[in-house]
Amino acid sequence: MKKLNLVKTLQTLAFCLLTATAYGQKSNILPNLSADHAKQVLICDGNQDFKTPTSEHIANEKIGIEHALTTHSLQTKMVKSTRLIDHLKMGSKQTVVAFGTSLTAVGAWVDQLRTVFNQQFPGQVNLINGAQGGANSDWGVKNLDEKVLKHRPDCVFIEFSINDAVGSRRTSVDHARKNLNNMIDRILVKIPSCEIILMVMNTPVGHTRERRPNLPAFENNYRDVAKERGFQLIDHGKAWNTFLKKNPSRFLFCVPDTVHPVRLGGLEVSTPTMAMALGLQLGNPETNNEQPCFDYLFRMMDVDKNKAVTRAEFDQYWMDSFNKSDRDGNGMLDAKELWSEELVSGLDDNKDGKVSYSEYSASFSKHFTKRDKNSDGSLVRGEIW
Ligand SMILES: [Ca+2]
Ligand SMILES: [Ca+2]
Ligand SMILES: [Ca+2]
Repeated sequence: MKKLNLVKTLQTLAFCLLTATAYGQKSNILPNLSADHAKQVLICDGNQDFKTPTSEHIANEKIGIEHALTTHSLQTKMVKSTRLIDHLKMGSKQTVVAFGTSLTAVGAWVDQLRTVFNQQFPGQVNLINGAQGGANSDWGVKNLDEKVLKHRPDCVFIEFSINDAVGSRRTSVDHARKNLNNMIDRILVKIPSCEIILMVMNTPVGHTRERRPNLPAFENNYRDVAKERGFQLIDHGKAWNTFLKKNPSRFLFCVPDTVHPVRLGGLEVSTPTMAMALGLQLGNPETNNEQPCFDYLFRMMDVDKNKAVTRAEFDQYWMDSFNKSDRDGNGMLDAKELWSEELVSGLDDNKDGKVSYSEYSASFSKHFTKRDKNSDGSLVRGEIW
């Protein structure tokens, strides 16, 4: 037993040394990685310091612990440097702005991350959500002063590739990249010490993926610029794609409109991804109950604007969403229409190789029944909003 422990310790030391060497080699562009942070990365990678969200807070919905651990382990390997965490550990206050699209604006991960920051560094982090639904990088360039620079942030997260990639907007990959570099340059001119972290978000499926035919090229802008300029890249796409492969129906439950992760999606994938990449302890993000994405979705469903969502309104919304993906209008979704073989095999209950509406909606219709506490078939204030 002792011998085993010794071997393990030696292995850990060797890994530490290798990691430290790897970080050392990068030190010309990443001067602020502390030994402490490197150690934390290793601890996290061994899952010794990792607490997954517990299920009892999440109304019978079991959190994918195994997945969260995989995500955790995947993401920690990507950690290069987070000056943010180093500064927090030294006790300084930090202002962080999350700048981007609806994936940030109504992303529950922002609220959950704020909670996690407060648990580990009480009162030290001012995390500002400076994102806007529908925004692309042209909007980002135009609104940088007001939404970002005005706050004099110590750290900025940026993501616009998801909307730059919308085909009907006719934004070129080059133009999107120029916009990204424009924002970065202006941040660094005004605040040279600002840490910039680029993000590639979750990959949409179905009709929302269809609208973005060239998405990977726009995402690669972020990967390339991060590499060129020595910034950290947080890749939500990788974690979400792993999640989709592992549990397709759970994926659709967590991303019911095919692009926006809801609160549980934040808890299962997005927030662990952020925490691990930043070098934060995950803590207890589930204590945050905000659900900005469902608030937004329910407003869309409430077509008669009477501040209540009936079962019929709820079903109509998802039926419309299904129909948008059903490009050939045959009432069934195939892998091409869903942009995912895994989703078809995961949702196709009767194994006919296609996904019907009832198969499609099965995974997320419980979003309604769970919320309808008095079972009167209508969701009102208190149940939603
Ligand atoms: Ca209504
Ligand atoms: Ca079809
Ligand atoms: Ca089927």
